[in-house]
Amino acid sequence: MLSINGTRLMERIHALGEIGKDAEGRRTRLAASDAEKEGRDLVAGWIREADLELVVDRIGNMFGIWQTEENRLEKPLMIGSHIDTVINAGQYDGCLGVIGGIEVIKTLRDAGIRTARPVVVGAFTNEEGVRYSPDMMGSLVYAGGMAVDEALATVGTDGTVLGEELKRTGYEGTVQPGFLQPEAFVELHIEQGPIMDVENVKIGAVENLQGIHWQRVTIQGAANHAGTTPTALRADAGLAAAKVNVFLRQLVEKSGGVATVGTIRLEPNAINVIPSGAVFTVDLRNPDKAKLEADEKALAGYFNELEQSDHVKISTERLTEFDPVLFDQGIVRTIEQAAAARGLSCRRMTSGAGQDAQMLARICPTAMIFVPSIGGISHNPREYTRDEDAVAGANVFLDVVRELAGG
Ligand code: HGY
Ligand code: MN
Ligand code: MN
Ligand code: MN
Repeated sequence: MLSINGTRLMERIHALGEIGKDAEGRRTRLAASDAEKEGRDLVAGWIREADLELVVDRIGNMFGIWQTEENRLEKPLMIGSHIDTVINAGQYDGCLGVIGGIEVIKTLRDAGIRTARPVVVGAFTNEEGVRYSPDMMGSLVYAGGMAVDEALATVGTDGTVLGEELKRTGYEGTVQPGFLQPEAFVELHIEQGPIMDVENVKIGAVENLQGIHWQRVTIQGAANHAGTTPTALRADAGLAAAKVNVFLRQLVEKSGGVATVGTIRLEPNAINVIPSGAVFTVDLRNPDKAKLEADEKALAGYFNELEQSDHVKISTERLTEFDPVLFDQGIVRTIEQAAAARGLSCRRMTSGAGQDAQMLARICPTAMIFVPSIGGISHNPREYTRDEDAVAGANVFLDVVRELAGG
């Protein structure tokens, strides 16, 4: 059975994993940063080395295109993921799908196989959304869910403008996003959760993805002396923020979703001053759209209660609102068949994480292949997938690509 070059795959995963490390060894490649540029340059080199046509679109999505005289008029099969990371990240999230995609195409070419349709591997801009909101921005623009000029004008958490940073780092392309209409899209990705590791399952055939709502919350209280102000007279923004966190946990325990309060900033952030201000983000997710919306509504109601009970003012800013996504059942079955043909255990999965695939699903039949994350750890330098599991996933990916591209 044709297989990918597992040694080359893992060497490249680790080579890219070295990029963006600071003095303490913390790996961070935020979208359109210098560290990410270094990663992009490395991936662009692998795309060229595989003799693919490198195309960068206006939002910085990078593509390696493999087409022949015979198949170039056919709609392409698209594969890919992202290489930007969160802060202090692991080395597999996104990167496995991009490097695995290049590896699959290179393996097919080197084996002299010709496919009935072109195969394109993409590395989408700003999947993580840490520096610029929303997340999955590059694939969202590609799928027509956000205007490219609006995306390029996005101001980051550091006050920079995305378009200017892409230009500065040499990755603002000229091609209009969406320039290729894919026949289908498949993404290889780590699970980033514990299920496959706990159940010792090697392949995840991902059939759906939970909805994701992000908002930024600003609580306005009143600074006062931490020693002299009686509890009843306090308008403590920090306490109110803490209450939101506890409320959310109780809410999602009932609805079966997940919630995270993050990036909390207190003002004036002094040990002996009651916080006058608290700014934080809420990440709310649920595979069930009705429950997700009900949780959001309950949270808004709780904000009104808190304004009365804690004498604070609360305002919110919507950052992201993505519905749950159903993937293509036909491709999911192809993934299951490919896993079975290689004697690999396989189970259907829901993606708890946002993915570029959820955006491509807006424009073509889409599904994902998961491989196990040991301990379910991700968005953390301890993120780990066994080499043999990454290679097994890439081989199933190879078989699925051959099936869908007609090779
Ligand atoms: O937040 C997410 O799930 C995605 O990785 N950006
Ligand atoms: Mn990812
Ligand atoms: Mn991620
Ligand atoms: Mn993701």
